[in-house]
Amino acid sequence: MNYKLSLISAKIIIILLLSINIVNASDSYTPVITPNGSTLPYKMDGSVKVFHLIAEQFKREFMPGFSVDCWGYNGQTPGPTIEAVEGDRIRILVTNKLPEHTTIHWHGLFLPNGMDGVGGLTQHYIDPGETYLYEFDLVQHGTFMYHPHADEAVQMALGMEGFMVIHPKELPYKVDHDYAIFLHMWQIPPGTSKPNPNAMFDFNYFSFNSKIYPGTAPILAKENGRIRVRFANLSMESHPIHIHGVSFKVTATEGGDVPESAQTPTTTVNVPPGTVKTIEFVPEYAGDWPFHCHKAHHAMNAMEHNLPNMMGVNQTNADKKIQKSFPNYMSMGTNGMGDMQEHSEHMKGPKNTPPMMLGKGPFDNISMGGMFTVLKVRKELTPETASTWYDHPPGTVSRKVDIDTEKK
Ligand SMILES: [Cu+2]
Repeated sequence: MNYKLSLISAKIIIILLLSINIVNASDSYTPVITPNGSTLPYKMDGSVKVFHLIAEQFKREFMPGFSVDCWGYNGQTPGPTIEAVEGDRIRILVTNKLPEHTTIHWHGLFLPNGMDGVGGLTQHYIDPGETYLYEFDLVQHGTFMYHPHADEAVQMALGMEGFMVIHPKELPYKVDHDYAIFLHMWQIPPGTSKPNPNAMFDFNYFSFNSKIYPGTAPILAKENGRIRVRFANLSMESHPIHIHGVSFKVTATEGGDVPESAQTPTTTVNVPPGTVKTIEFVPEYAGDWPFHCHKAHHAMNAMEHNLPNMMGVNQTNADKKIQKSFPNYMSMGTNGMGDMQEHSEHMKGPKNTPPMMLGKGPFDNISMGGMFTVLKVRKELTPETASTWYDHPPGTVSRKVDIDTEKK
């Protein structure tokens, strides 16, 4: 009798534990935030979630005063994030408003071969003006990408890429914020607005969700909350993303979940082309923490790579003279490039070309551009958090001192 009772109570306890730890994903996952982007709405057709992507051309402002001619989906690059739940059946209508044919490949998904979106191999190309239908069951969870498998070099270089996030059917736990950031790079000659799809090297703009700092949205995080960030990369190079003030773990890739025993703590995650790295962390320290690619040139704008090293060379007035013959010329700093940040108003390049470094901080200009944003960790998040600076406790900011007084 006692044995039976204890069995029953054990069963009840297990059921209670399961109901506490595992929640039905469809109504309780934390929606993904695509900073500077959006999530694609859908309609139900019976039990099928129906999405509509429109491949098209448009202008995107990478930062105020700098517009770029892009290709993407529904007026956006990256295209709007598709969000669904493991077990869903989804239908995606793809309308082509581009001047050439396209397809969409669902990167990392297990699906019927004919839905894989590879032009010529698994389907006919979607010609301009045509709409194609993709429909399949979602048999996995995780972070995946969508992109053309038709004239990839041109179409991806111009911005055609997007996220597909599939939440697990049963959530092991909830996160407080869930961000998705696409890493990309562009070659846009100074004074122009068209990315060069022939570029393989010497990219001069590096973006988070096709925005460059200071055009990138800050990442907001609550102290001791659980933050997830999904990084995707379809550019030509890898991007080691470094975050200050926190230690994180890679919990998943586009190939699936990383077992907990294999998750090592780090502060930088390298995201190679064709991959997704999902990281999670619990920020403990409030502040305004840099969040950036650690390739130094990737955290700058309009970086010119084909110039002689001018360190130590006096270039007074040389820029103006050289620009008479070469309008695109912008010099490198004589004593390093810190002076450019102090005099950025004097460093204006050609039209539609942002300065290399432009951000304004609470203490001075911030010598960063490109793949850079700020992780804002606060005890409480308010509508003002995104637009206000961290209020440092007294005595916790590095300060100028008198060396002789300090030595005594
Ligand atoms: Cu990078």
